[in-house]
Amino acid sequence: DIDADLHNKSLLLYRLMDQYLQNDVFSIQKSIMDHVEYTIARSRFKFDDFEAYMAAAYSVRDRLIESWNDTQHFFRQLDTKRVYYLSMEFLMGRSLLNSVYNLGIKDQYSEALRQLGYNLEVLVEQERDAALGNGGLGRLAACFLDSLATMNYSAWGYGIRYQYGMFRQTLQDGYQHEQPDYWLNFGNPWEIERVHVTYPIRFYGKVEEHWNGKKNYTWLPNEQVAAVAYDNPIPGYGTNNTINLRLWAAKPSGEFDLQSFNTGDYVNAILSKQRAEAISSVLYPDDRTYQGKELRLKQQYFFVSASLQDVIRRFKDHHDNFDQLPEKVALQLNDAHPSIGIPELLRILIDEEGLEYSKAWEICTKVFSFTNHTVVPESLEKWPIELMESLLPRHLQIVRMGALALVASHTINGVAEIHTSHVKNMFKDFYELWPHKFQNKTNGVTQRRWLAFCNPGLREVLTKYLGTDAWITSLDLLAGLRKHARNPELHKEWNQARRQNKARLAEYIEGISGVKVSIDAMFDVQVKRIHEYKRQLLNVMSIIHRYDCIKNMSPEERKKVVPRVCILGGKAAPGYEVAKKIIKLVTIVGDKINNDPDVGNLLKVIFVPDYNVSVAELIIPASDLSQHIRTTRYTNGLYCGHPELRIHKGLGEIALVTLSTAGNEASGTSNMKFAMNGCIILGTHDGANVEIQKEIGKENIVGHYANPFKFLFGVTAEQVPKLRAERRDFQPPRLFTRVIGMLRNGVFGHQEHMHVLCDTLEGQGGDFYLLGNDFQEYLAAQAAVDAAFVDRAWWTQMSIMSTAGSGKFSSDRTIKEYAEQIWGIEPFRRPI
Ligand code: B1N
Repeated sequence: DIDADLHNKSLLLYRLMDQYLQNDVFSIQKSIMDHVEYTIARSRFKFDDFEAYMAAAYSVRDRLIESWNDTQHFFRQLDTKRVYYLSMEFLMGRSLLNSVYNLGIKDQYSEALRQLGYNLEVLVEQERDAALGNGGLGRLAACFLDSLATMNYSAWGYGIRYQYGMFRQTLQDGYQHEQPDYWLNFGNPWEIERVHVTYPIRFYGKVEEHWNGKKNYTWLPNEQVAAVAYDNPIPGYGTNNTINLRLWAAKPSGEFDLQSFNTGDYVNAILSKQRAEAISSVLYPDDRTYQGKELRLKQQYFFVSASLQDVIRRFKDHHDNFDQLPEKVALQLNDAHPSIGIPELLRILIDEEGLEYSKAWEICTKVFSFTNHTVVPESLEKWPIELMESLLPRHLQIVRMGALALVASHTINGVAEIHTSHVKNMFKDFYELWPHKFQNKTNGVTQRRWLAFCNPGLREVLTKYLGTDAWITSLDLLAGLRKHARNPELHKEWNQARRQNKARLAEYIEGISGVKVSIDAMFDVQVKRIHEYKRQLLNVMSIIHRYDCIKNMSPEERKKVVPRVCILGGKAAPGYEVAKKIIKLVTIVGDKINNDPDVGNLLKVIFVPDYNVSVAELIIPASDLSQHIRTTRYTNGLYCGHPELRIHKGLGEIALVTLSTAGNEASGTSNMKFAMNGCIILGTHDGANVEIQKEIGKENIVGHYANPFKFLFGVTAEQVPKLRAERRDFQPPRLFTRVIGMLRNGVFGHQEHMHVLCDTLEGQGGDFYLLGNDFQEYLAAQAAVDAAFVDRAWWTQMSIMSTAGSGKFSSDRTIKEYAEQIWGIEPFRRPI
């Protein structure tokens, strides 16, 4: 009796699956030990930290899968509109700690492991970073996923499962070496391979025209690969929702190219198929330098085509009228990198679904929106027509790539107010045509990873003084700290927490460099990709100047010096010679200064290798000062040309200084992380710094609180070409030439090396980034920082006010704005 059978089977399933995995300590231990024995296949009496990490991770994954399945089922039933975030990069970092925190089972895991003889904090360190991104753009995508999940939005990320993520940077004799990041080597417990979720991706070939009442086109590609899905569950914090990051891996396609197998060259046919895997094998490590490489275009089309086929398939499961697509689907382009998605969707709708061109176009303009992350011209991708014609002939026919993302998207957004005004300017013609399309969405970061989890000491203090931990999902609550900013009790606890973080970092520094640093010194930090326009050189030159001053001081004078530990870190693109020379310079200068007995603890210079998400989680909570001195384009005209140093103790800014040079920081996101953790920003009037100042700045700071933000104001963009033209007559300040002299004359040895670097700063066409113009003012700002640091109460107040004013910079706020003003999606929280 079929009915009875079915009934019995349901009963059985119900009994088998009637409860979720339990999260009491014993159940967690049971899960972990099961994985030690049955997944890792080790003895329960003998497994090392790495194996314990793997088993713990698999046990967390089981819980994530339950939540993932139920959330996806819930959204399917509601038939929610969903946003798909298309991005070439997702810089996720580690997952273990984030997952147990977000699932609300961190304490149970700590205890479960402790009883088994393991330490969660130690196991966490066993995990390799998922480094599928270069920097800010990729990390922003990762923060967005965390906020989307936490705020119960129906969302998926789509990207590429690179086999090799961002290279690992090692220092050999002070030089950067790139090591392949084969992060999947020991298996990845955080992903779920979906061997049956696979789509064909086609390349090259030609297009045939047919006539059957109307014109039809058939693309006859001559290469095909398969895209295979890997799902990465993204749990929200304080919710039962878990969303998905689906990454595509390229595999040889099963069906295609049978022809070559029939020619008798079986082995070579297999080998040539294997090359399909190259498409998803490596992340391009050059951010912002566009190279026009065929493989990169292939990567873009590969992941976008797979994602869109997947989206359309899911839509068609429940709908048959494509007019409804915009009610169910929003597609966000993370910069122009995935913009080939526009002609791809047109192609699918026209060639595969039989829609008219005009209908297909109308649908496209309702689903796509586009975020611009940079107005640096070198980074704007434009593909040679010949390459496009050969690789994707049908797409070229549909529409030329130029300005595609702008024309087809219903919304274009910049990532900070000042940047959005640059975007409007850069695309002036489009802006005048469709002003309503342009919006600003100031970036944000997730306060879960970047404050609550990476800074547990400060988390406790914040929760105590705010009387709640609700700030972990409502960051605006941090403003409640303002009224405690002068409370000496808070000062004590605040500094205690921060000192602990500094001690942790000091230990790490000793481990990597052998250098002992004092945690009483100011930790002065510049960590970001190495680039000339980010002006790490300016920082190093001021360090050399500081060294020079100390050397020339009497012992009495030395007693007044504010001790500093200058910490730099960041990767250089592998082919970027000058950037690599800057890294070597830092290590050379560090070797000399760190071993000079005249200097002692007054100055240390550390280059932290392999700066990545996990290293950032260690450095940011331990920083006192953080530098964002990238060249700026806009300026407060008031101070322009008046290199005036103002120290208004207890009143306003520490220093206002004239700075210069073109190029601009679209937003910056590490500035937000530093500010949140109570670090003082030394930066240019650029990107999100402007808004950070507004939040923490004068208006919001009552009476005598000091403004924690010191901006270096620069010459205007309009002045830059003139300044460059007048280079010949430019007299750099004496101190600047002196530092160059020290480098050239061998104070630090390595004269060959120094000449090459100094040549970029001198002579005709030299000093393109105008370090010389800004040097004096920059030194003045640094002196102001020293003056502030010795006044402990003042500095601590600034630090507290900095955290208190950073509520706006939660990616929760950013995501809510995207959801309401661009995507038109609503939150749906899964009931348990
Ligand atoms: O995106 C970040 C911003 O906070 C930064 O200011 C901005 O510089 C950064 C090509 C990029 N812009 N463009 C890139 C990355 C990789 C690549 O291949 C360009 N990254 C940014 C988040 O909005």
